[in-house]
Parts: sequence; C-alpha cells; structure tokens
Amino acid sequence: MIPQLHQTTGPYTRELLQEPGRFGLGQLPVANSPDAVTTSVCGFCSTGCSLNLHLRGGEAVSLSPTTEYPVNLGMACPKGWEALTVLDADDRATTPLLRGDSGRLEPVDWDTAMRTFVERFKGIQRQYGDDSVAFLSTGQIVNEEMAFLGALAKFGMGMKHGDGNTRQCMATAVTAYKQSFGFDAPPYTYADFEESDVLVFVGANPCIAHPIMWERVMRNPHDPEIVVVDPRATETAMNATLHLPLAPKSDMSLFYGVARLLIERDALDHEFVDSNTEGFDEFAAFVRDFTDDRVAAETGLPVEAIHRFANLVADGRRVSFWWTMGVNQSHQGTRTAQALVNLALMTGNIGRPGTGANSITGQCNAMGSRLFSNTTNLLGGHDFGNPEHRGKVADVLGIDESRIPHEASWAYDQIMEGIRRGEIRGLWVICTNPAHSWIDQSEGREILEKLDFLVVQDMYDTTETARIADLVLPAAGWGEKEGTFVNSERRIGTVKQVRRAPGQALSDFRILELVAHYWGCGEMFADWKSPADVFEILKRCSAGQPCDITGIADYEVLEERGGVQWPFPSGEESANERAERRLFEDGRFYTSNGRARFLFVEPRPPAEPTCAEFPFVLLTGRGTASQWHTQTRTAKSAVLRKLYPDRVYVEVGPEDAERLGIVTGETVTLETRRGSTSATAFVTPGVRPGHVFVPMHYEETNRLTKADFDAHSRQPSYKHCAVQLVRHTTAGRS
Ligand SMILES: Nc1nc2c(c(=O)[nH]1)N[C@H]1C(S)=C(S)[C@@H](COP(=O)(O)OP(=O)(O)OC[C@H]3O[C@@H](n4cnc5c(=O)[nH]c(N)nc54)[C@H](O)[C@@H]3O)O[C@H]1N2
Ligand SMILES: Nc1nc2c(c(=O)[nH]1)N[C@H]1C(S)=C(S)[C@@H](COP(=O)(O)OP(=O)(O)OC[C@H]3O[C@@H](n4cnc5c(=O)[nH]c(N)nc54)[C@H](O)[C@@H]3O)O[C@H]1N2
Ligand code: SF4
Ligand SMILES: [Mo]
Repeated sequence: MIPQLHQTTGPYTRELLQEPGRFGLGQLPVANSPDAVTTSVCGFCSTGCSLNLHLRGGEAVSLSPTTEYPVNLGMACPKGWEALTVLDADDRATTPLLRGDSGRLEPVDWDTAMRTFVERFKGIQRQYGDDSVAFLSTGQIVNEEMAFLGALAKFGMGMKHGDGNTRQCMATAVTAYKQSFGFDAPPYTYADFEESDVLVFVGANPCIAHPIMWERVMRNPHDPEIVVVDPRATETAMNATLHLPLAPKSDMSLFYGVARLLIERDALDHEFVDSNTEGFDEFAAFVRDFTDDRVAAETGLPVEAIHRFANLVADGRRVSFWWTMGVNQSHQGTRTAQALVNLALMTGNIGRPGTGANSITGQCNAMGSRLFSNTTNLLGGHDFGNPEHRGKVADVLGIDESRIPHEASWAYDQIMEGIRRGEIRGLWVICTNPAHSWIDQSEGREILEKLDFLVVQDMYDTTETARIADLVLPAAGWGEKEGTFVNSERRIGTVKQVRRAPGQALSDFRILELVAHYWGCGEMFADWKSPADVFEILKRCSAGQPCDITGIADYEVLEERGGVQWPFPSGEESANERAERRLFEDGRFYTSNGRARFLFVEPRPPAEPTCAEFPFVLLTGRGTASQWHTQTRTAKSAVLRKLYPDRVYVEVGPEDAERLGIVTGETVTLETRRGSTSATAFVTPGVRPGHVFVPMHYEETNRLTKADFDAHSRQPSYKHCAVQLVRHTTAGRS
C-alpha cells in the first residue's frame, strides 16, 4: 500500500506537474538581456573545458570556448562545439513510456509513470527483499543529482546495491590511489602538462580522448620528451619522442624492469623514499627478477628501448606519469597503476610542478561520482564500513543512522550476476547505456532481459537499453539543468540551464524529487529543494575529508574563480588563492602513518590467451575525437558524423592484412568464443602484427569482449581477448 500516492494536497499533483516553471518545464533561470553570455563546463569529457553560451531570450543559440578559464584557455574540441546541436534530436525522450499489454512502449503521463515505478519496485522488494532492486548510474550527471540518487536509493528506498559506469572506467585508479595514498586523490593540476620535462603516457590517447589536455602538452615550453606506452601507434604515439609498442598487458613487467634499472643506476630520491614512503626495500628485492632479458621477452620491446625509457626517467628533472584506460581496463589494472605510482615515488616525482602519478579521468563528472555518488564510497569519500563516518553523514543529512548500509554496494559485475541468479529483479538505469557499453553482450543483454522491471532514465528513448526497458523516464540533458562537475584535476565547475528540456522531459534532479515523493520518503529530502541546496549538504559532508570543499561559498564563487580545485577547506581560503594546486607538496599522504605505500605483485597472463583458432588480440577503445561512447549524443550532430565512419570498422596491421589478403574497405568477420560481427577493414600501420583494434562506439564491439575483471577494483578488462579475423569471401567455407 502506498498511501502517499493518493494525497493530492502536495505540490505534486498531476495538474501542478504540468505547470510551467515548477519542474524545469519551460523554465529558464538565466539573465534575459539580448546579448547575455553565460558559461558552463562542457558535458562530455573530464577535461572540463568552459564554454561561453550566447543567449537570446535566455536561451543559448550558440557557443564558443571561454578564453579566461584556466582549463581550456579558449580551446574546445569538436564535441564541445557541437554540445548544443545534440540536444535537438528527433529521438529525444519527451514523455514517459511504459511497456503496455501490447508489448510496446506507450506514452504515459508522469503520474502514471511514477505510480507504476513505485508499485513495481515496492512489489519486488516485498516479495524478494529490499536488496532485490538496484541501480546503475553514471559519471555524467551533476554532483547534486548523483548525491540525490545515491541518498534516495540507499537511505530512502532501502536499496543496498547501486554502482555506476565509473566501474567500467575509474575503479582501478580509485583502488590504486586508496591503497597507495590512503585516499582517492589524483594529485595533479593541468599546469603540470606544461611544466614537465618528461611526460609518460601509458594506455592513454589524449590526442583524441582528451584533446584539450593534449593542447596543454603542446604548449609545454621545455621541449619535453614524450614517452607513449601503447601497443598501437595512436595519434598520441605518433607525436611522441619515444613510442613503446609493448605486448598488450605487459605493462607491469616493463615498469618493474624500469624500476630495477633505476635502482641499479641509483637514480632514486633516497630522502623522499625514506621519509615519505613504506615498503621500498621489499619492492627493490622484488624487481631484481625483472632482468633485461625477461622484460624484453614479456613486452616484446628491444632492450635498448627499455633502457632509453629508464634513462629518460632517471635524467628528467620533472617527470610526470599519466595513465588512462590501457591501464585501468586490465585484469591486473590496480597493480599496473601502482607500478607507475612506484616509479613516481622512488624518483621523488610527486608533489612538485610537472610531476605526479596521474590518472586521467574519463567522463565530465567521473571524479564527482567517485566522491559523491554514494555507491562505493559513502557521500564525501567516506566509508560505509566506518561507524564514525556513518554517524557523521547521518547527522549532516538529518536521517537515522540505521538507514545507512554498513557496507558498500556490490560492484557492477556482481549486480549483473545478481540479476542472472534472480536475486536482483528490478533495475533503475540512469544516464548510462549498459546494453551497449557493458562487457560481453552475448550475456549482458540476456541478463538485462531477465529483469522483472527495468527502468531507464535517459535523454533519448532509442538507446540500446531504453529499447528493452519496461519504463522510460525522459531526462533533460546538459544545458537543460544546473549543478556542478569535478574534472580530472579535481576542479569543481558549474553547469547552467540555458535550454528548455523538450516535451515533458525533466532534469534528473526533478525526477528524483518525484520518485522520493511517490515512494513516500519525500520528507527525508525536504531540504533538497534545488541543486544549490544539495551543494550545501555536500560541502558539509566533505568537511574534514581530503576532498574538503567547505571553503567554497556558493556557485557564484565557482564562477568567479574559474572553478576551484579540491581541497578548499573553510578558513584556508586565502591559502588557496592560487588558481593551480597540486597535492602532496609536503610529502605527506592520507594513509594512517602519512606514508605512501609501494605495492606490487607477480604479473600473470590475461584470461584468454590467443590460440590457433583465435590468433589475434582484440584491443578496444576510443575511435575519434568526434565520437562519444555509445554515440547516443554525438551521432545526433551532422558535423560530428562527418568526422567518422558510420559503420563498425576494425583496424588491421599491414603485415596481417597482406598475409590474409585483406584490403581497406572490404567487409571482414570478427569471431570470438562469445560472438561474431562483420566490420569494415581498415589497414593501418598503427596496429602491430597479431593485434586488431575496434572502437567501442559501435554496438557490435562488446559482443566480442570477454568478461574478466581486476580482482581489486572489479573493473572490466575491455582491452584484451582472443579473436579470429576472417575474410568475408571465405567466411562461409570454414
Ligand atoms: N572522443 C572521445 N573522448 C573521450 C571519450 C569518448 O568516448 N570519445 N570517453 C571518455 C572516457 S569516459 C574515457 S574513460 C577516456 C578514455 O581515454 P583513453 O584511455 O585515452 O582511451 P582508450 O582508447 O579507451 O584507451 C587508450 C589506449 O589504451 C591502449 N591499450 C590497450 N591495451 C593496452 C595495454 O595493455 N597497455 C597499454 N599501455 N595500453 C593499452 C589502446 O591501444 C588505446 O590507444 O576518454 C574520454 N574521452
Ligand atoms: N569495449 C569497450 N567498452 C567500453 C569501454 C572500452 O574502452 N571498450 N569503455 C568503458 C568506459 S571507460 C565507459 S565510461 C563506458 C561508457 O558507457 P555508457 O555510460 O553506457 O556510455 P554513454 O553513451 O556515455 O551513455 C550515457 C547515457 O546517458 C544519456 N545521458 C546523457 N546525459 C544525460 C543526463 O543528463 N541525464 C540522463 N538521465 N541521461 C543522460 C545518454 O543519452 C546515454 O544513453 O563504456 C565502457 N565500455
Ligand atoms: S576536450 Fe572534453 S571538455 Fe573540452 S570541449 Fe572537448 S569534450 Fe568538452
Ligand atoms: Mo570512461
């Protein structure tokens, strides 16, 4: 029984829902003068560029990159330039859709949608227990929405399990930092791109994945050495002074080998190691086994190249190590990331300009989700398992402590397994498209179809996941709502509403408000009236944490200062006046004894080695600067679409292409133990013999990948499985 549903005295009646203004429908808060300009942080990647939005009648009609913002200094990539265009699309979700008796998704009003959502989820909970419903969220909504979702689902609706697409992306970096530094704390500031004399990029292709970060590298005045560690000769590798095309997943051997060489050359910062770290002696003993011969054999790199890399690190005054998905998405990603952390620690390349062991984040608010989504961490980077932390957050939120679960959620893959076993029967998917992006869709799609009730909250109603939903909730997108994002360098910036959401679409914030009301826990969130209110709550949650942001007065301050990097505790505002700040300048870390830890393990091979039947390694990743993930947004821009092939393609090296008689443009088949797809061949010297590369932006890609996970972070290993490549003309014969 849900008595609240029948109360029509509150502001949530059907009539009021239609009232312009109340829920963002038709509401535009921004100044209305004819030539008004406002700024907003871009809603695609984690670089966090600021865009000037040029308004007419309060509505943005065009945009240009902000020159006086410390991140992008007047630059933007094609996605940023097209950020408004993608909002106008025929397949925008404009009304809730419910799968009716006909089996088709039919338009319904918000009242019906909310009643059905609550009835079905409560029904499932009654029958199978509170934990039988779960959510999957994102790194692409504002902090205020993330926090609301996490608090509503866990404290209001009684769910224990909710994870985000940041598991596919950032979990490894989070775990590596927590274990090594004591807190999930990327230490750098973008000025470091310009201040290094040696930059090492590992499994990162910023030329296309973080183009404006790459522009910052190009502004480096020190004629830097740029080392790129990537099996492919990527756009970034082509601009390197040293490209190390190592065997996929052999990074740990390489970095341990380099550590051994640094020790032999005595290129260490002994004082830093002695005063600020622990575990070095064990590490030094461990890496002795990583001889030149061994490392060359495991990585496939010539000994000279390995020595040159080690010498660059040894001789560099300011060496920075940057990593992205080639490290995080690996079966032993956490220890691989820490192998890089170890190199920075042993050479004292941390806490100084132009240094650091730096994980680059992916989505516009990946860093926000790490701190404020209430999934793996309790709000504000707290620990669900720590009674003091639970007490503090309960106090800030004014809720009963018993509502806070004593442990973190299941990870994404465990939620998927829970669905397979029938333990999770209701799923709420917000701002992510798992039926495309989750690893191994031969099982992924089937698992989602097992659900009793699947709710998808998205801007578009045609996504692969929306199409199999039982209920679609139409969401406003970037530009149609407000709040804050945290970028890769920990900079908090603001997002503005400069467009009306189409039809009945509501901001995620307003949808959450509705869900809370219809669920009957609206009271718990009585103070959560606007994103600005929630920002205040998040500030209070952050107090005393490494990510303390209590010194940020309000959104206006963020605006005036060009964003603010955490930490920014109250009382220390003047100390934090500097626009660019990095962590660990005093050599103290967030561990209990203040020391960073050397962590390492014996490398082991990936789960699915190549064999006679599947002789190629399948690498996946970003294809172009113009494509964003599952393309629900970027495919809506004619300009962006012109910049990439519309059909799935596979990059093949010239040696393999010649051997197999494959030419660019012909259709080939890719087969794995799990599935197959046809694709257009693209022959390129960027790909080594025995490898193929397929961009993740096509639905077909994850039909091929193999579900395998890093044991510490449970991040999927998207970038390694065994595949066969077959010419189409011969495909039928085998
Ligand atoms: N245009 C565009 N930009 C984006 C995104 C997008 O979809 N489109 N997505 C954003 C997001 S969420 C993320 S997480 C980032 C991802 O940004 P990146 O991580 O830079 O992009 P990827 O292409 O996924 O992977 C980087 C590289 O890892 C390499 N790699 C594969 N296996 C290995 C290995 O074993 N070792 C090493 N060293 N390298 C390996 C691949 O060859 C690839 O070139 O991009 C962000 N920016
Ligand atoms: N094979 C392979 N697979 C991969 C990867 C890889 O390298 N290789 N990379 C992985 C990584 S790093 C990532 S981050 C994931 C990304 O995977 P996804 O999160 O599934 O990809 P997106 O296309 O960004 O999905 C976001 C969805 O949210 C919707 N949306 C956008 N804005 C809003 C909003 O404000 N509110 C709501 N409610 N919806 C909105 C979009 O329309 C879209 O459907 O993919 C992972 N999958
Ligand atoms: S680099 Fe990233 S943040 Fe900057 S404009 Fe492009 S997508 Fe937006
Ligand atoms: Mo990502």
